[in-house]
Amino acid sequence: MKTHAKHVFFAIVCTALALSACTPKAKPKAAAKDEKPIARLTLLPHESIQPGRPTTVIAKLTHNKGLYALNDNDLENVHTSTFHLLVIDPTFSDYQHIHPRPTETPGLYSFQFTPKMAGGYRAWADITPKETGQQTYASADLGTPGGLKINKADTREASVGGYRFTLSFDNAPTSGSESMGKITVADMSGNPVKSLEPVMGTYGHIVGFYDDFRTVMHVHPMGDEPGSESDRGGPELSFHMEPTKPGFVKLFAQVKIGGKELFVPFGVNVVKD
Ligand SMILES: [Cu+2]
Repeated sequence: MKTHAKHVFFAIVCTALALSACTPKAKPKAAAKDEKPIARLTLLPHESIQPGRPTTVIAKLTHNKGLYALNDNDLENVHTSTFHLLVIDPTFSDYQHIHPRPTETPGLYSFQFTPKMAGGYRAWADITPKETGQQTYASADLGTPGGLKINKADTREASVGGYRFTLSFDNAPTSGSESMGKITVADMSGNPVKSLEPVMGTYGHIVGFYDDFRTVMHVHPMGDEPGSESDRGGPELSFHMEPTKPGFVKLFAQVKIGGKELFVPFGVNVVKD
């Protein structure tokens, strides 16, 4: 994978196939297709989650070969956290980005989870083990997710929190090809918004979930990252995408404006090369 700018990274990984990942810090080689993810994720409890009810969940990352629990000393701090958890329901409507915190027991993390939807969720641990320096994902379920019910409409515009977000690409997203995406932020009158606040060390987290319910991607905007909490970004967030497979991708941009975090949903159909 080519690196186009200092602050770009892009990764698509599924639970069975570690496909590729690159970060500004570490430029890894593409993983072999049959290479197993380095870590396994376990979530307890995985039953009895209920809409609107906060549940404390214990998360454990286990090294796949060594079978020992990974803790903060084994993980790189990436965008202000060693452990990002990306959680979504099978309708792809309730996406949550959670940072599990270490407990007093080494190797065990905990977090509060409040589902909006009934039924189960799937969660991906987004981690960078020091052993490899490569971003990797490991997934587990919370409850028992039902069948997928995804609205696969191509959606390039969204209004969230009193702002308008528009997504565009220089080339139609195609499997195996690079395309540059751009998210433009405006207020409801159409004025450009230049007051994007840092959220976990960047002006935006762009996370995509494929309709196979296995493959996720996590991209950050190109250009300078915020150097301090008072820095501001926008009105455009440009990012680099290189989808490894065709299919529908539900894309969420996580941004912060006026002290509020916003999750902006888009739908993108990646066509076959
Ligand atoms: Cu991110």
